[in-house]
Formats: sequence, C-alpha cells, structure tokens
Amino acid sequence: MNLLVAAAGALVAVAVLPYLAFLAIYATVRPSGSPAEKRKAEPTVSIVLPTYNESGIVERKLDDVCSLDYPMEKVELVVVDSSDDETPELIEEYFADREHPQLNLIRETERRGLAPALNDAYAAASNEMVVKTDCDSLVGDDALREAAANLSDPSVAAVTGTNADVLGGSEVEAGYRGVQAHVQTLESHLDSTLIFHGPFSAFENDAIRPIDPNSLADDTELALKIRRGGDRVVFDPAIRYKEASHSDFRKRRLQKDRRGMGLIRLLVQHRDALGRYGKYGQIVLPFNWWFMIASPWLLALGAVVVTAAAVATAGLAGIAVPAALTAFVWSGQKDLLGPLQAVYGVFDAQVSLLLAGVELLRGKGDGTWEVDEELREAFE
Ligand SMILES: Nc1nc2c(ncn2[C@@H]2O[C@H](COP(=O)(O)OP(=O)(O)OP(=O)(O)O)[C@@H](O)[C@H]2O)c(=O)[nH]1
Ligand SMILES: [Mg+2]
Repeated sequence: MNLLVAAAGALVAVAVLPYLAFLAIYATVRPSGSPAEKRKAEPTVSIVLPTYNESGIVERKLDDVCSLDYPMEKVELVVVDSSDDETPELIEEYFADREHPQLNLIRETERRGLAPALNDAYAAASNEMVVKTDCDSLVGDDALREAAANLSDPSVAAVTGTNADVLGGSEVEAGYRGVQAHVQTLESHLDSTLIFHGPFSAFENDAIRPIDPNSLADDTELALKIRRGGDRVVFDPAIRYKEASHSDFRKRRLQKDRRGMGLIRLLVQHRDALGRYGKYGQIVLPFNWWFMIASPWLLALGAVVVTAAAVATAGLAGIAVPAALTAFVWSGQKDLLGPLQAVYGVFDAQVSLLLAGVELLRGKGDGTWEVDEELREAFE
C-alpha cells in the first residue's frame, strides 16, 4: 500500500513538474507581443482559402476578406474548392462584377483532402506574402498589416495569430487559447513557435514548401518546415481572428482529437529536429513532445494510480477521487468553473491528445473529414 502511495506521489510529481518549470521560466522572462522587429510594410498578398461544401457561410467569409484594411489591388484571392454543393458558383457570382481582389478559383474534380488542395493553391499563389485562412473564421481588420510588419523582419518568414473571440461562446476553448497564447508568445521569444493556426497564418512566398498529402496539421507542418529551412516562425497576439468551438465534452472530441492526431504525427515524423535549430529544437520541440505525447499518458496513469492509492488507504471513501474528477469534467464542459476554466481547458486538451495518441496507434488518421455543421451555424 505504501508502495502505491509512493508511486502515486512520484507520478503526480513527474506529471506536474514540467508545468511548474514552464511557469517559472514564464515568470522570469515574461515576454509580451511578437519578438519580430516589426516595420510598416505593404507587400503584395495572396490569400489562400480552401473550401469544401461551405455554401452556408462562404459569402460571409468573402465579405470579411474583401473588407480587410489593405489596398485590395495588391491582393489576390486563391480559392481551392473541392465542394459538391454550390460553393464555387456562389464565389464566382460574388466576384462577377468585382475587380479587386483578383480571384483565382481552382476547382478540383474530386475531393482529395485538404493538404493536396493547399499544395495546389500555394503553387498558384503569385504574391510576396501568402496568407492561409479557413472559411469558418473571421479575421481582424488589421491582420494583413500586422502580418506584413512581422515578415519585414529579415529573420522571420512566417507568423500566426491568436483566437481573440471564440464564436459560439465556448469558455473551454477560450480558456485553453488564453493559456496557449502565453505558451506561444514565450516560444516565439525563445526562438520560434510550433503550432500555426488554420484561421490565420502568413508565410513568405519563397519560403513555402510542399506539405505531406496526408497531413492533418498543414499550417503547423509548413511552419515547422520553414523553421527547419533556417527562418524563424513566430506568434503575434496582435493578429486576431475568430473561430467557432464547442464546450460540450463529446462534441469537442470531433474537432480537437483530429487536430491532436495531426500534431502528434508531425512531431514524430520530425523527431530528428529535436536538439537542433537552436532553442527551437532544444526547448520548444521537447516541451511540445512532453505536452502532447508524454503528459497525456502520465496524467491518465496518474489518475488511475492515485485512485487506487486512495481506495487502498481510505477504503470506499477513495472513490471521492474519481467522483471529484467527474464533477470537474461535468462542470468544465458546462462552462461553470469560472477562473478554473483555463485549467479545465488544458485538461480537455490532454484528453484530446490521449485519444489522438490511441487513434494513431490504431492506424487511424487519413486526410479527409466531415464538416462540422453545428460550428458553421455558430459562424452564421
Ligand atoms: N479544398 C478543400 N478544402 C477543404 C477540404 N476539407 C476541408 N476544407 C476546408 O479547409 C478549411 C478547414 O476545414 P475545417 O473542417 O474547418 O477544419 P477544422 O477547422 O480543423 O475543423 P472544424 O473544427 O470542424 O472547423 C475550411 O475552409 C474547409 O472548407 C478538402 O478536402 N478540400
Ligand atoms: Mg474549422
């Protein structure tokens, strides 16, 4: 029994220590904003928009793109569409009597998946700065200017932004994104950040590399490859977008577990980058390996061993441990935890990463998925 308690204590310590180390680094460094030397710039821009059956929301997205604060004669919109609904017709109609931005609509005859579609769109993008954005997102007015200012730093070739407002009001997602923004700011100040976000990522055109056709983390993969090519890839909280998310535990699994699979697979594919590329390979990548691959299993094992130790020492009263955990999850997914909502957000991410790891071990994870209709409604 003593052994069990010791094991539980050791596991909790190992699981929690890196989080504490991270907090300690954060408290000493306390970075804010982008590390790039931002200067005003106005490059030509290609906005890349992939669409698959987005007829309900695509016009709203086009309104959003066309109203960005930027000279539209310097912008082209490259849409790569794989729909079998009327999305491409709606786009053509929208641009029928509009001169700027210039439209380049690539129509696929069959759906091959997002990554191959994006590779085609990137190859077609002809301007200096290439911005990738998802149809189910809205972008801050000044996002192109902020992105251009980051890329004007010669050492920076890619920049992503922050989820400033979660459409559909999910506190779980908002809490998690708040924590994530701190992590990504610190990573960027150390060297570069890992995760690039689908609603807004900007790249220097000549830094773009092809992505794996099976990728489930296309934006992050592109950024990682650019960092491996020698340029920094950073996070700037001044670049703001909105994206829809759920709070409900079960519904979140659809969206988050797939994203988790993409990220884990990417880290494993690029394991040879560990330890290289300055602090990116020495600190940023190991931290993400620990958070995405090790920590979810440690926490799961920790929960089991702590429960067993509690039952062994306190008998039936030990059931209080899983009961408390269940209550935590139940209130967290109902957005009832107030200031603890961010902790629940991190816990929820760990659940996704654990399930994603299991799915990958089972050989799952191809490059296509169903569009989440409910999230599209939040967007409308
Ligand atoms: N051309 C093309 N676009 C796609 C394909 N699959 C998804 N997309 C588009 O890629 C963008 C991201 O897809 P989403 O389904 O929103 O992916 P996600 O944001 O990870 O998932 P959700 O959380 O469900 O929104 C959207 O603009 C989609 O319309 C595809 O096979 N081909
Ligand atoms: Mg989406």
